[in-house]
Amino acid sequence: MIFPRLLARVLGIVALTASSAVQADLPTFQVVAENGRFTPDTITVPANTRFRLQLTNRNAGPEEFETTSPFKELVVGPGVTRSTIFPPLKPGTYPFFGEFHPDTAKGRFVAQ
Ligand SMILES: [Cu+2]
Repeated sequence: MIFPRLLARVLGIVALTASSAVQADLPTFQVVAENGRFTPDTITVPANTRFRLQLTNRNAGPEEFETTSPFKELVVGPGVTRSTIFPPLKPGTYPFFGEFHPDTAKGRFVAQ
C-alpha cells in the first residue's frame, strides 16, 4: 500500500515545516563571549515564553555557557556561533556563567 506511506511522508514534512516555522518565531538573544566575559551580561527575556540564546565565541579557546536552573549547557568553539532554546521561565533572575572562565564570565537572565 503506497498511499498511506506517502500520506505519512507528506504529513511528516508538513509537521517538520510547521515546527521550524515556530522556532523561527522565537525571541532570540545574542551574546558574545570575548576576553573571558559575556556581552551583554544581563539579558531581559519575556517571562513564560520559550526563547533562543545565540552565542558567538570570540575567545581564543572554547567557552561553555551554563545555567543550573533550568539546567542548560552550550559548548562553543572559538570563532563559532551556536544556539540553544530555553524553556519558559517564570518571572525572576536566572544566573548564567561560562564554565571555562568562571571568575569573569557571569551574567543573568531577567525574565519579566
Ligand atoms: Cu558544564
